[in-house]
Amino acid sequence: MASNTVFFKQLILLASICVGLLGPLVSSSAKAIQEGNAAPSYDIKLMNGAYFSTAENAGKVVIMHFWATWCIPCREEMPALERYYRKHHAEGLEMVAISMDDPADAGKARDMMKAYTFPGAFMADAQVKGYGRIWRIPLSFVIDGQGVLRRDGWYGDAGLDDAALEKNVTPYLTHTANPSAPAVSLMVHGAYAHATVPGQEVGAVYLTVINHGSSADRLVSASTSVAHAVQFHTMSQENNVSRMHQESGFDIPAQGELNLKSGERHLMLVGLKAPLKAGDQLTLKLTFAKGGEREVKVPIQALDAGEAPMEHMHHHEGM
Ligand SMILES: [Cu+2]
Repeated sequence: MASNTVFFKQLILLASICVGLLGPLVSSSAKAIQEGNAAPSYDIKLMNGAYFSTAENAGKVVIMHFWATWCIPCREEMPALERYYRKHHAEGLEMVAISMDDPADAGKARDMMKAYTFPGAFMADAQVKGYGRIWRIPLSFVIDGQGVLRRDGWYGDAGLDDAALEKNVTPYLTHTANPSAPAVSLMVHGAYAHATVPGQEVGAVYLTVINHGSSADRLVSASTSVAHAVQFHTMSQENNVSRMHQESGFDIPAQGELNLKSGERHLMLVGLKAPLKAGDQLTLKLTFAKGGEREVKVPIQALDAGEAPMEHMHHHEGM
């Protein structure tokens, strides 16, 4: 197994695609799918705990992308996928990057996905049988809003760049651009909370809000049933001591984003009613000045080794 892995890792230096996994190079099941026919159904549990399935994506254009951390051409096309996703998500584009990595590289795959706003998943959590045995990557499928397979990645160029995405995907998106574009169009991404220990009264939630709209918005309040209040906090360093300041809200610029990150700005859950348990989810209601209310599922994550939960250790004096 080890020598095969080395062999395939060398292969990727020679080819523009990555051949991974083992077994006969016969893509028998790939023949079962055809462009212009209904795309095989899929049901994928994402790295963040949410689901990405045929039912959830009804009416959406979907790019299903297979990759691995060791695949150099895959790594090269991820930024193009990210650019395309940011540009078109508001028009009904959904995307998932399914990692073919060995379980030993799961941490690496998770880390790499942190650079992207579209969700990631692991092959072990993906029911995608109808797409055939995945023996080479990168591999991408495009499904239109009616559930029809529009691009079968087994044929044609393996790679996707900006031009290929525009050519293969954009025709299926409904354009809401130009004069009728909404002034505010918000997407909430990558929300998570850290698990807490019994007796800990505060927890922190991090997320990103992307505004595709032409005017700025502001996050003005948040609430959750698991805490008495949700406050907006900013951290700063003063003489090597981190301090938190409470804000009345967070701005989201037009065509810009609000990033709430560990060690920086965050939503602080004050007065937790019970400890936040890793693996659970909490529901957070966000209220935007223009964008209205949004409910967000927030997966609760165990603290990574080496990650300093500064917000958790910090005392909330004077708040
Ligand atoms: Cu805080």
